[in-house]
Amino acid sequence: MFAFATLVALASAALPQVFAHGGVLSYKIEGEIFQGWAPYNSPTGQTTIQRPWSSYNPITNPTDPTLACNDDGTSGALQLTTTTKAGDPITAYWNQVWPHAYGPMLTYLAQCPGSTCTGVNANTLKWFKIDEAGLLSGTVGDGYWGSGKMIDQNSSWTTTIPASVPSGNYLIRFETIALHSLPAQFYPECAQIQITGGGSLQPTTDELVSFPGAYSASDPGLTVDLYTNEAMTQTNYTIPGPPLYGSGTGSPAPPPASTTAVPTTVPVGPSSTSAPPTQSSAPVGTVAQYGQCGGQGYSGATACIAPYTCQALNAYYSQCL
Ligand SMILES: *[C@@H]1O[C@H](CO)[C@@H](O)[C@H](O)[C@H]1NC(C)=O
Ligand SMILES: *[C@@H]1O[C@H](CO)[C@@H](O)[C@H](O)[C@H]1NC(C)=O
Ligand SMILES: [Cu+2]
Repeated sequence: MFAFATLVALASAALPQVFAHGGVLSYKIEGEIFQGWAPYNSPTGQTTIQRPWSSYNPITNPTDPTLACNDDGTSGALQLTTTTKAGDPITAYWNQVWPHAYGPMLTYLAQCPGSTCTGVNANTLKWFKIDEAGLLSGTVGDGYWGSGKMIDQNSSWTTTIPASVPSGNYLIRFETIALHSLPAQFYPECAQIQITGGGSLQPTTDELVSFPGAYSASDPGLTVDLYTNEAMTQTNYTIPGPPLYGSGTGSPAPPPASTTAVPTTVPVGPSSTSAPPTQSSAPVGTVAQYGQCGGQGYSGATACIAPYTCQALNAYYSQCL
């Protein structure tokens, strides 16, 4: 009797948690499989490119402080990073079989300041959306959704890093949002990647968002009730979050401020302070490697083509290195 009762108690406690929900358990990057963080194991000794996350349960409040990476935003004690090339795909694998077929898929990047994302809290970063899939066909009430496609793809989702993304250190945030019940359920997990061979298209200011902050409980894409007559005829769905990266509105944002990569400020002339890129008359990222980008008496373009940064060699000469 005791054993049976214990079993029932265990099963009823564990089943909803383990089988009704979940998250990203592994990745495939440059052909290699990376096992993710195991939220129900001891954090001690866990070493993975994935940021720690705490629970298979969904986040149901878009202002929840854990919305960035399903945790407090910190990196693991033995945090790893892997390198990938801009233009290459990354696949995230959810637990099998992902149970929620109604809702969008979204993938975001956030560039970290400095030379690594390790130690950088995810809640301090600005994110831009590089991939999304909402209602793919049919109606809101019984159509085919991004998350249904994810299930059909072996409970995985593949996002190609845009070739135009500047090289650097990033968190990549895969997210599925489940709409089968309200409030909407958010399932985000993050991993640390270093992007190489990138381009020079900085996200624009209106493409950059914070988590929490990017979503609101009143967003049309988060308040849809699938079980209404209206939903059975409605074929439009507004994916939450900012416009997709590269969709072409707004002005380029400066890259995240860095404590290590910022060049020494050099006086350039009477009218000059340390001008941020947006105040430069030249477009962002035009100076090639080894080209001059600053120095006393210099008045040309100051922004280097990615991945180079403007470094002061002396008071008279700064170079893209
Ligand atoms: C399906 O996903 C699992 C990981 O969840 C992976 O181990 C397996 O290789 C995948 N199968 C195929 C055919 O890609
Ligand atoms: C669909 O379109 C209607 C009418 O424009 C709008 O009121 C509604 O919010 C839209 N639904 C979604 C989920 O975006
Ligand atoms: Cu669930």
